[in-house]
Amino acid sequence: PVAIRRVDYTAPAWLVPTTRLEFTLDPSATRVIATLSVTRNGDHRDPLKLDGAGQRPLSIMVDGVAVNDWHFEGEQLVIPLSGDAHVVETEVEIAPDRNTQLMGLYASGGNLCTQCEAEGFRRITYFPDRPDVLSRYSVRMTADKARFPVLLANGDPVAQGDLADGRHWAEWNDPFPKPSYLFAIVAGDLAVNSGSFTTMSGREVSLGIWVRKAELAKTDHALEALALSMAWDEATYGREYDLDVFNIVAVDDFNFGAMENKGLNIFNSRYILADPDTATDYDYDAIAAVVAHEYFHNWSGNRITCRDWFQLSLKEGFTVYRDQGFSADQGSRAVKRIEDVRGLRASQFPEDSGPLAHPVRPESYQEISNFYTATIYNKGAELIRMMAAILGPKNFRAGTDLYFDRFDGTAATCEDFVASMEEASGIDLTQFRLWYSQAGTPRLSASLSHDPAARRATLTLAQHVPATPGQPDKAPMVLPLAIKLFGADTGTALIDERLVLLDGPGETIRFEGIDERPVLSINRGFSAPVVVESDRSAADLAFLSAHDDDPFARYEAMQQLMLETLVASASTGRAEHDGVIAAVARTLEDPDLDPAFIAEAVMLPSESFIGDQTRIVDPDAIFRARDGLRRDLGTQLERQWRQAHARAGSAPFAYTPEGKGLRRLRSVALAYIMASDAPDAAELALAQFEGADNMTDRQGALTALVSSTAAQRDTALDRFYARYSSNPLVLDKWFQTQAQSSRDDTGTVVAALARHPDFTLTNPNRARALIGAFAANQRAFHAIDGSGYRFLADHLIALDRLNPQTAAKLLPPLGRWRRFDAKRAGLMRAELERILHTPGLSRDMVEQSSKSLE
Ligand code: B3K
Ligand code: ZN
Repeated sequence: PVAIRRVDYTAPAWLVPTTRLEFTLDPSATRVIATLSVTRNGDHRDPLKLDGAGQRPLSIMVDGVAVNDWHFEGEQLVIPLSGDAHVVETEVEIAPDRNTQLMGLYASGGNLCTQCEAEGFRRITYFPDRPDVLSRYSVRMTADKARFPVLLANGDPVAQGDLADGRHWAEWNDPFPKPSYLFAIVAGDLAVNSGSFTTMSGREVSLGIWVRKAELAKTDHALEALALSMAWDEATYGREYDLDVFNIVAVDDFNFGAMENKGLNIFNSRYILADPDTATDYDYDAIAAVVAHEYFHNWSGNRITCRDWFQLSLKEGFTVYRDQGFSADQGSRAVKRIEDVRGLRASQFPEDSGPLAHPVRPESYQEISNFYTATIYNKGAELIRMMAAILGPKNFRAGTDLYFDRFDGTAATCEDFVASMEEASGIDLTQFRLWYSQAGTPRLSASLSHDPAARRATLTLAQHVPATPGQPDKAPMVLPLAIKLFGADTGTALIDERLVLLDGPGETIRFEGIDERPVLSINRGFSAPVVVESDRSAADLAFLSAHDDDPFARYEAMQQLMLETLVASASTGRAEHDGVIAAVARTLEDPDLDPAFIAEAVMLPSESFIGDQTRIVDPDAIFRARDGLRRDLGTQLERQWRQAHARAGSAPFAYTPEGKGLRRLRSVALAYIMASDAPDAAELALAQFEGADNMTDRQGALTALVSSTAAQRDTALDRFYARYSSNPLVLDKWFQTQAQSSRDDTGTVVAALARHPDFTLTNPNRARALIGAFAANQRAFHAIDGSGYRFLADHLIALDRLNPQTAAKLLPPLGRWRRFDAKRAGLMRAELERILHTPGLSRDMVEQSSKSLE
């Protein structure tokens, strides 16, 4: 396998100022004529090299004359050109209905759509398919009018008309030069929910959400989120939209969440369709976040794109940071931060400590699709957040203004972004750049001592960045740490919050005039994406969980208390639960707390996060420890859980921060009531399931029931299936919830579900709902007989033949073998070997499985 290396970057030999595409659309045989104006870039004699993949070349012309002196180098089409500017025309045929990879032009639910990022455009036509070749596109589509009444492309519509033979055509023009990965067309039988937005300079933009007619009623939330995003980006970053139309199309078959194609976003339908009966609050939030994310890309990604794919976090990390800010402003900032950190710890921390660890700006890749990772996206966003904290809001905004202004219309680098921040603020970020080049999650140890006689507190900090593949030795990073001290007796703040920049291996900080014994609050708001190891006692953590004035730190103290309790009981088998129970009781009874925050704070850390705290993960012991604590919390606080459960009451569904918080607490409380084994618990859950007027409560009840052996479990599952079997997005929940069950028979149930008539590997959402959720179910996946590993490998091998990108994304759980006992590690490696030696394995899977074995 060939590695592509960042240091090998060279500028493109030929530029393509304009591109004209003519599509004669047909699901089984689509003709594409591409007319490229090309200009020699620099002083060289190199021929024109165009990327291609899988299409059939029908004709090649240069300056209007058919040529035959071209040849192939691998899949690249090489055309010798004598002058400095030519017009090159190619015609190819492609078969969208046989495209199961869902890259390039493909069919979904009878409609045709495209996905080009990162390298899908080369599956449509021959082109220099790299992000630093920006071109102005005009597109003409011709198709059967009855079957494909709607024809959409990037940019603004120009003209349309009917042909005599039942076909029609449409022309679109995108005035903004863009890389090929942002190209998109859609042809289909679609209905539109239209809106409009007036930009800050008074331009009217027409907005459209395109879906199947029957789904039109589920698009209002997405449309509202789009208008809110447009207003937010103007107010927060001064960014205005730049075309007359902004269209979004929802499709059922999609490899990831959504795609920011210029003026024509294409979405996985799960991030568009919502009504109270079928979407949870979580879904509503995710829809708004993804709509915002793709919209924000119009500036951070499209107007300014990436020079090469090593710079992917330039657009993704920054855009995640922007969508996180948007979501925080729509609801509870504190709860949003907690959710984001939980997500980072669940997906990015394991990546950063495993065989697939890579820097936010990677040095090499074999298949770029494998690098759309939590590190590029979520750790990337944390880097932007740290720079914002170091610079302060005014300087940060000056930095983004400078960046947008200076690099508009270009393909830029991460370095360009950091340099803009430096120039606008005058703050030196030399050492900070290590965050882009060094992989691994830094570990910070923090220890506070107090000398009452000297009235002094001393904080000792030390950092260590663990070795990662290819990076054995690390330099100390810049860690921005928000710190505060509280008096253990009075609970009052002893110092104002301050931002400490730890930039060496260790540092000692003195605080004078401290009479009372201080309790340390550190990494408040999760100011740095690090693991903190402190010597704070259980009593101090309990104190912070009740008194810290930073909601994240308060949540964190509770999590730490729970984790320490769980790790201890998993390793010793002895359970000491009183401290956690008292702290949870205090949180539940605090009248000043927001129910959404309470729900987050009282939730136990996941089994896999507990596992991440131990050197060798014992999935069964962790399950037992967690289950035991859950049961004790359920039993001893049963009265409080019932009160919290009743508190959400019978208020009708409203998607408001208050409504969301109460529903969240309601289902968390229900799960604890189930854990208490109260005789009426399953009946109470079934009553919530039956009485719910929204999917959040219904799915919450189903989740509480699915791990139980009560008869009500099957009743709920059967009724859920009967009610929703024709709705693919809700059926995904039915599969996923069962794959997440903690029952002993989950492995068998999941294997049977994989043979269910509604299960299919061709739809990525369905594959992820069952297989992805199962591989994240620590105890079930790591069954000691290896059945979970075999199940995953069997399905990944089958999926790879259809859709390598989606298969490769599901592989990483097998690469965690170093963290398990010798027996499990051996079984996991054996499955990785089996995958790697499968004949015809994709490049995506070769990279993931071979690296996972190293
Ligand atoms: N930029 C796309 C992701 C493309 C993934 C390609 N494998 C969506 C997003 O991040 O907004
Ligand atoms: Zn993105």
